[in-house]
Amino acid sequence: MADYTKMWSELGLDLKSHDALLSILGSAYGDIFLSQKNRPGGMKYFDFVMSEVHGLRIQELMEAKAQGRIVVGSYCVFVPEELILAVNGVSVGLCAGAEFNFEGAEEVLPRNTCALIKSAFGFKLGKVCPYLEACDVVVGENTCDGKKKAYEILGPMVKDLYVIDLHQTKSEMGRALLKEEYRRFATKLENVSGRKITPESLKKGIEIVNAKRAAVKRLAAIRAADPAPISGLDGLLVNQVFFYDDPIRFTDSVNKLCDELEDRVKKGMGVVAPGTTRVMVSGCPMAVPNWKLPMLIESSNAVIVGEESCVGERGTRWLTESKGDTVEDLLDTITERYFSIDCAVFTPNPSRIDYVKEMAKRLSAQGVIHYGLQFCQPYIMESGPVEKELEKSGIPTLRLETDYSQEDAGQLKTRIEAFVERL
Ligand code: BJ8
Repeated sequence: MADYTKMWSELGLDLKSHDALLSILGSAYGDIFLSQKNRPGGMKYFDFVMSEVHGLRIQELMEAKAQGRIVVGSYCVFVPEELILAVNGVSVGLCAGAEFNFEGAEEVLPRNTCALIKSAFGFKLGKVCPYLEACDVVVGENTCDGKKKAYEILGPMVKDLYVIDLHQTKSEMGRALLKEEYRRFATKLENVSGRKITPESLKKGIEIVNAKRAAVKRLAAIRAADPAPISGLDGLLVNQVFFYDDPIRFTDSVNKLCDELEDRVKKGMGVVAPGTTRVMVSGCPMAVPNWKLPMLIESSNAVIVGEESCVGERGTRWLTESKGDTVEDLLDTITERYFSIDCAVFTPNPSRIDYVKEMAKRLSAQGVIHYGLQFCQPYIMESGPVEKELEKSGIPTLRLETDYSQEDAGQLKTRIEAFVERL
């Protein structure tokens, strides 16, 4: 990797802590990803992206900023990338998946906050996230109570925090609120970037994001093959990189990977032996570098064939219709698309359960592992009904609750192995 010290110090990073984080990340990546057998050649691109995730990609963001583009960071799939692209902005995901500086985070947050939120604060307070520091605007959203209140605390720590209000139910009023909020967000983006959103710029944004989602949907469909042509770890990694990479280059790389995987399927080649136990994961999103659970599952004689998660199909399964001639028309289609997202913060939320069942069937998953982050009320509460419904349909389900630490790895592994044996 080139020397990015100057860029990192200009961004205000704590170089010593940042070096320590990168070295832990690098060795974890080597152990978990590079040691896998039969990896598709197309994963080399993603290995490269990960090796430069705090380097080249940040340099690209800084170059974009120098050309007058804005960088917009977010923590949720309810923030429409289409609108950000319509002002020629760059969208980056900010969720963090590592237990880093939780002591610092716990000075400003209650201990019983989920690891996803704690990690975001740990990174901010420890000054180790170049994405966050590069942002012109950080977008929060009123989803779960933890995030909603955490943004009040995060506000004074970042340059410009903007919060999108969200509905709680899938009602007509909820839909109207979402559209109003997207309109307000569009105005915010226009003001910060100094660019007007036009029907053409918005259609272009929709086209780029649709192509990116269509590529990961194609990958998701290929994973239905037996033997699985790609590991769950690599499938997850592609879905994680989705949030950081240049969208056009990412789309192209995913499509190339899919060409290779389709060829593997035709030849009956897999990353594991035919008949290997197939499971899918459902629940909370897994942000980089949260690879603990997939690693434990795939080292227990099973392969993960899909993720019902915001870093997975819940985040990508709907495309946005590019219908209409005005910005108003397009705001309607964008609202329609995002209104479908079935995050557990909604009440009631029956479509999520239906989709988990449908996914399990389509991917021939023999069992579902429900992943709840400790202290995440929405997903843990919903895991009971999910399990009940799945078991009723004859799909064995294992409910796990964990965090980002490695302390429970042994215990989790024992439970996963017992579950896989049952399938
Ligand atoms: S649309 S899943 S990305 S909110 S794990 S912080 S829910 S206490 S992440 Fe999410 Fe948007 Fe929903 Fe998706 Fe709260 Fe739970 Fe923590 Fe969570």
